[in-house]
Amino acid sequence: MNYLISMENLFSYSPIQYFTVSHLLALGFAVMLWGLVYFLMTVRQTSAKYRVLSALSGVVMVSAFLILFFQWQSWENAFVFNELTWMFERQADKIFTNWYRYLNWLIDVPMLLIQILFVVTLWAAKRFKLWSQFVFSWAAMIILWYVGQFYESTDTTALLVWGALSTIFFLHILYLMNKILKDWSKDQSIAPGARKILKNIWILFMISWTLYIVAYLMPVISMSADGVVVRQLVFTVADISSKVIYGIMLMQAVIIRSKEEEGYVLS
Ligand code: RET
Repeated sequence: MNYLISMENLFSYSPIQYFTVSHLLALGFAVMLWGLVYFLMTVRQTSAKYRVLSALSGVVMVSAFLILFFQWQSWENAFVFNELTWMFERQADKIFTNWYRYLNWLIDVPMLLIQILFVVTLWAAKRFKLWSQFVFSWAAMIILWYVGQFYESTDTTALLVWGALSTIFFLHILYLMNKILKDWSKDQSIAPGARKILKNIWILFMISWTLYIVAYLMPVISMSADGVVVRQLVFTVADISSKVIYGIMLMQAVIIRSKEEEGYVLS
């Protein structure tokens, strides 16, 4: 079996399965476009020092939109309907890949992590230090995972071992995030409404980032056409919550901070 092939290519799909995946991917990129409009429209609702947050969210939305669009095209191109079997079957000369998605993480994850550092109040040096720690662990996590995913259709043990190594660094990211959010949700100088949002962001962060691991483990949980549908569902929910809902919650926090701490009013 080919080492590079991802599990999606190993099955044929009923029309319901095929279109569910197709619609999930389309939903994904449509929501990113919607998010972009939201982040553009709210730029002026915060004081100047928070505006970089809107720019970072914009970058996340554009890159996620593009990449989910290509992911959707890759799905549409790889499978054709066979009238005889009433199934969508993979064309012999095409493969579907999740690589667009994984490439997207290279851009989006560092952006998502630095976003939080602009919502809380930090000295520039401290901000840089935290971000470097984030990026180091994130790079280690991704590189180890990158090796692991080559085995997803062939060697489950290898997939799990590389995944476990990768998880060590993921736990470090969770630890840092928890520390930042815990410290700041106790800080009296932050408006109470914003502090409450910071607390909720921790829950959202933990759940939505963990969903990516569930999707990664799908070949182990259910190596089937239904497993593929569930995997794309999990990816879509994770994408919408970790990028769009997260971004909106951060915006809400800084809108409150601008208004209540600085008396900022939209001119
Ligand atoms: C992998 C491999 C298995 C071990 C772990 C993983 C974690 C992945 C995560 C990805 C988050 C991605 C985000 C993307 C947003 O654009 C790589 C699946 C721990 C946490 C937030």
